[in-house]
Amino acid sequence: MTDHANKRVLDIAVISDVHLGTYGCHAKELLQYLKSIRPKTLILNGDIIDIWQFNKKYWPKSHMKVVKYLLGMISKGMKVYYIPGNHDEMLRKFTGFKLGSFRIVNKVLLKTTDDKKIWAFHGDVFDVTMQHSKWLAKLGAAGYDLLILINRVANFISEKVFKKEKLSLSKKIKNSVKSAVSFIGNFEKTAAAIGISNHYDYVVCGHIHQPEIKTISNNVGSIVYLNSGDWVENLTALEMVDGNWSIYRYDKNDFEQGPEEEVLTNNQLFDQMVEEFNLLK
Ligand SMILES: [Mn+2]
Repeated sequence: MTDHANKRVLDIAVISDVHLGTYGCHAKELLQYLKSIRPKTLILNGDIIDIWQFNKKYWPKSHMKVVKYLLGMISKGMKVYYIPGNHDEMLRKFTGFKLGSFRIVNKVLLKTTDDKKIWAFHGDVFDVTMQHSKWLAKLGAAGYDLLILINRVANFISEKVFKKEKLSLSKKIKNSVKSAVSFIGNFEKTAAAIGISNHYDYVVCGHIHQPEIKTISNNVGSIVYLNSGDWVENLTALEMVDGNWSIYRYDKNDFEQGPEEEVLTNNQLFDQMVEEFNLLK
């Protein structure tokens, strides 16, 4: 279905791992995608702005335009959830923040029109605790906030006490393809197990940059595991319409490659953004 402006109407869109502020981020492509959809609910599932790697010298206009466009969506009353990830974990301090239809949260629980339960969260909590995934599954979603705390404390200790870098998934993947495969497998199984034990129908993650929709079963039950992928390598999103989920994969042929419409400086873009933001009040 499309509306008058040829935007595809969706019940839910999920994007994650955009990593705005890094060289790898495909902000132009993401902006094209965002302009092509009209979701009732948009879930920003972590690592949207890369505050870890943020460098004042690298903030292209295309990245600013994404932020501005997202704020525009919020100012128009679209329901937008921002779930901080590990690269934007500073925003976890603002969990509970609300402004109009915008929320910053640790997880999102939603129901589809056919009464199926959706559980969305970023997924970095499994980095530190992956080896202990069996007892994690028992802890369940009620303990999810506790997991975030454990993960944060473990990262803090390894950084401050052992002077180690923060645990980085991309490093793990670069180290060995074999360990990456088992890491991804464990990640998916752990997320599914916790979702199953809490009787959710869909568990929606990001973090591992692996777009996916598949049913995962264990000895307790089964669940649909979904991952929105990323906007660094895969350029993917999750979309749900009438209870049906699909993976969107960016294809430049879907978009007219017109000339750049407006040539604004970052300052002008920022001023416009503040203006739009003021309209919220
Ligand atoms: Mn992450």
